[in-house]
Amino acid sequence: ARRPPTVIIVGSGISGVSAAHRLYTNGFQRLRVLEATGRSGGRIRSQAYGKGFIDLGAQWIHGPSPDNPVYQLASQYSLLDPDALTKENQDVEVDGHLPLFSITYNSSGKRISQTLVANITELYSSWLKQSQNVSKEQCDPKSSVGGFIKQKIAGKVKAWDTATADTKLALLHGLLNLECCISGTHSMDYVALCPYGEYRMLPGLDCTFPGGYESLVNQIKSPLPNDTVLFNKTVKTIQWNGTFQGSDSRIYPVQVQCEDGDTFVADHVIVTVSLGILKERASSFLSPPLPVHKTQAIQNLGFGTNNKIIMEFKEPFWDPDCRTIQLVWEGESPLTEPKINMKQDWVKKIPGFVVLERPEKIGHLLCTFIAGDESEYMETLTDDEVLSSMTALLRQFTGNPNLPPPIRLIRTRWSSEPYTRGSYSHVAVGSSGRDVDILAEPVPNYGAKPFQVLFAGEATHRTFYSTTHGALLSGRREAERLIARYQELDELHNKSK
Ligand code: 6YU
Repeated sequence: ARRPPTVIIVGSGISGVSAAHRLYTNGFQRLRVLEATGRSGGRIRSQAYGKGFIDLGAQWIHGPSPDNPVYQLASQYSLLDPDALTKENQDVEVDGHLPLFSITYNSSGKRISQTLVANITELYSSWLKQSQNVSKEQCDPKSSVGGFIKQKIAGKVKAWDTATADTKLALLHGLLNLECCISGTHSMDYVALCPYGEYRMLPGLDCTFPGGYESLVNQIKSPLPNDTVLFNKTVKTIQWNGTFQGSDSRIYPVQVQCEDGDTFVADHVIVTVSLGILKERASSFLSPPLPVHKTQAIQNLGFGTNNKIIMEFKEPFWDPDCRTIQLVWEGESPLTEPKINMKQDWVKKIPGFVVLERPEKIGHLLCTFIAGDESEYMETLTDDEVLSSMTALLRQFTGNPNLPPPIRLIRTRWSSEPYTRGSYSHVAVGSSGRDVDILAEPVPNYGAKPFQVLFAGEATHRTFYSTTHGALLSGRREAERLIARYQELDELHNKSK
């Protein structure tokens, strides 16, 4: 009989465990997942908090509706609140529109009229939508989403009366900072315009996991035998196109070497490490090195930082129905280049706060996002420094100099994480959706022993990059590639008998 193939999966994030699950349930039992850290989940990371959980990485199911495989699994495993499962929720067409902030403060501690905020947000959303619908034929490959939106702003600003123009510009500046968090980039000027519309949005009102996002990863992993995932096994190099003898005396084309000296032979390796890790290690990770077009795709695609700062307050200073708090820096404008004094100005990148759900379980928590260079600078500060900056920021914007500081602060450092090196990918100026497909191509792609090294992970999904469902689908895609290959071989084998 033909020997069953040995498959190694590098990384136990949602793409890795989804690949393992798909292979295992299709009869691939010689399977190992090698994970550098002591846990599964990768950029899905939940932490017990009070009587509930907080999420330090992925937080929402983006577009929870029947076409979203994360939503499908989460409902199948009963991991969601009942309201997330209603038909009304699934049908909401978000369509790129930003949810309206509940309160908007400016940097003088005053509230801004919600009518003005709504008008500007609507205008901004319509430009964003236009940027997703730019005709590919007429699009200059060097153009960016930021450039496109700034052009629209410049065209409009002349018509605005001087009394409100500054506030409108400051609002737009904040909305672009929020967009940087959504795209995981320092500036929207880095995000390529022409392929921007390839990212697919699914309908449904974004929802969260009451038991933490990690509850999903644990469920996907549950049918796998306990020893499938080996923790604290950092892969150092993957040698392919070789002849390596296994302990069963058979010859394998691939050998994986770990930092601790352990080696594993395999027929196939599915690499699921983040694009950040590929960028950092591309030259030494594979031997022989990857073909030039693949290393170029790795270089060209964007991978940026989006961090969270989560703060608990003894008492909420916001109203019970408040969902979000928006910050508007007076004097800031998307049309002028800011002069940044990082130490003093890093907080200016913060677009606002999200009030975390389920206060009865976790207490009164606000979560902010911060992207780009300022986010990476924040990672270098101590918790105390971040806490005092955040307290000063909130006092300034609420206009209450006595606002009590948070009683606890937790922030992420995704760029410093040695096995992530950032948050998620975007299609950067200088790259295109084609690079995403090139990144996803296995090597070799043909010949007698194809698909020795395969690539999965969020950055390899052309239309759902940067999301958990994109990552999940990419893992399944590579598993299916191997399943189809062995079905073909089995058919040939049976015919020749
Ligand atoms: C989503 C959301 N979300 C916030 C924040 C972050 C992300 N995402 P993994 O890295 O998980 O796994 C790889 C494993 O490999 C890992 O365990 C490593 O330890 C291991 N490894 C590395 N090197 C190794 C080695 N050498 N040897 C062995 N092992 C090694 N997604 O759907 N909803 O709300 C958010 C958010 C702060 C950081 C998110 C969100 C992104 C997801 O978390 C992410 O895509 C997947 O978890 C990645 O899984 P993976 O398996 O690929 O890698 C138009 C337009 C477009 C813009 N995009 C819009 C969407 C916006 C994205 N959403 C962001 C928002 C939040 C809050």
